[in-house]
Amino acid sequence: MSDTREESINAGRLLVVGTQAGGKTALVTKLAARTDQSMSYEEDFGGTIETEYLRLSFDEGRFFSLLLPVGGQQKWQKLRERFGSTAEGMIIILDSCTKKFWLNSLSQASSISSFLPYDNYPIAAVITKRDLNEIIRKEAENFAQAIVDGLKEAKTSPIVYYSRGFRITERKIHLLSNVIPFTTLEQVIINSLESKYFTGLVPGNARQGKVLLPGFSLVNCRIFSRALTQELTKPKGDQMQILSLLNDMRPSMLELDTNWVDLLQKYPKAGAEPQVNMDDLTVDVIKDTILNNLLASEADITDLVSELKKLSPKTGWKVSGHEHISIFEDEGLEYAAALIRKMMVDVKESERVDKFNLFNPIEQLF
Ligand SMILES: Nc1nc2c(ncn2[C@@H]2O[C@H](COP(=O)(O)OP(=O)(O)O)[C@@H](O)[C@H]2O)c(=O)[nH]1
Ligand SMILES: [Mg+2]
Repeated sequence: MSDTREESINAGRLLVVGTQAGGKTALVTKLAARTDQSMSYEEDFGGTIETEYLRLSFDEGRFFSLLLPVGGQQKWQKLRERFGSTAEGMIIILDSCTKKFWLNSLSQASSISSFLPYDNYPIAAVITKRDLNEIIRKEAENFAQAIVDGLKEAKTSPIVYYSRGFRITERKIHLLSNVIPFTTLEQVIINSLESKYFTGLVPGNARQGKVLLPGFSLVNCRIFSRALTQELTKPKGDQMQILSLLNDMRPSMLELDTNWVDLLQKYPKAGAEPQVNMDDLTVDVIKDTILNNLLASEADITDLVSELKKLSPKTGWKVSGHEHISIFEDEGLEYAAALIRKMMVDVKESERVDKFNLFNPIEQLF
């Protein structure tokens, strides 16, 4: 098959992968808005999987598109494979405030890799939300205190939330004992952080309300709360079947108007809902969990990059580089743009090969 990619340095297609709400759309939209070409945006799918094409331009005025398939679920695997095999490079997005989800982003990337008809396929890691990482690090004790206060309140008053079905419905649940299930804890954490760090919220309208902690959006609040809940309830093995489904969504389990027992009908092997004794959830435990299990450190990023390099011989990747950035800072966008530019050059060094590696390299590493 002839290869015409040399004809232009900065035309082509990059794939952007990563867990739900890691910042794929936000990054690419910001980068596109920085260029002098008007941004184009098309959405192929609504719901839990979205495919977006966004165009960037560099000095020569040529475009390349970025394609963003979302959805870690197995059922989207075929779609990801198809998109993967037509893209010339891949950007892996990792959220620096929820490092336990990195494995999911890497799994998405490596599952696509098995179908890439290239060697030296350029990949880059963009670790997002650097600003929020620094802010939460300083605020960790206050986060923990707000959650402990919220738990205390939940012992005596109902937990209020808004389910997002056809219409927004206010619902209430009561804590039944000191042992708190995943679903309830997730909502208590969201409610505690929302009441401290937002004002004027309008249920069902994410655009309303004021963010009091810069960079801590309602979406960030949910993804962070879920990651924290996972760390505190320590789900194992089969329980992850349900949680990985949940991780493709932004709202909490209760806001989705579902519950563990209903989902068990679909995933009978998942077993009982993870839970934790509230007495174990002290300010220190929560604070340490935030600092040690959720917020990425520079050492974590160094480890990640060396894992990527170790994967490279198996996946055919060539690591173009990595950046830890905030999309709200010009410097961060500058670094991301330079990295993408470098990928466009590296694309020329990738070679089409006939072999298809039908294995999952991630399984061999972790
Ligand atoms: N504080 C902060 N928030 C970010 C950053 N990048 C993305 N976000 C937020 O993360 C949330 C999810 O981003 P989005 O692009 O929709 O995620 P996607 O599901 O990967 O496309 C949004 O609220 C973004 O504003 C960042 O660098 N800093
Ligand atoms: Mg998106």
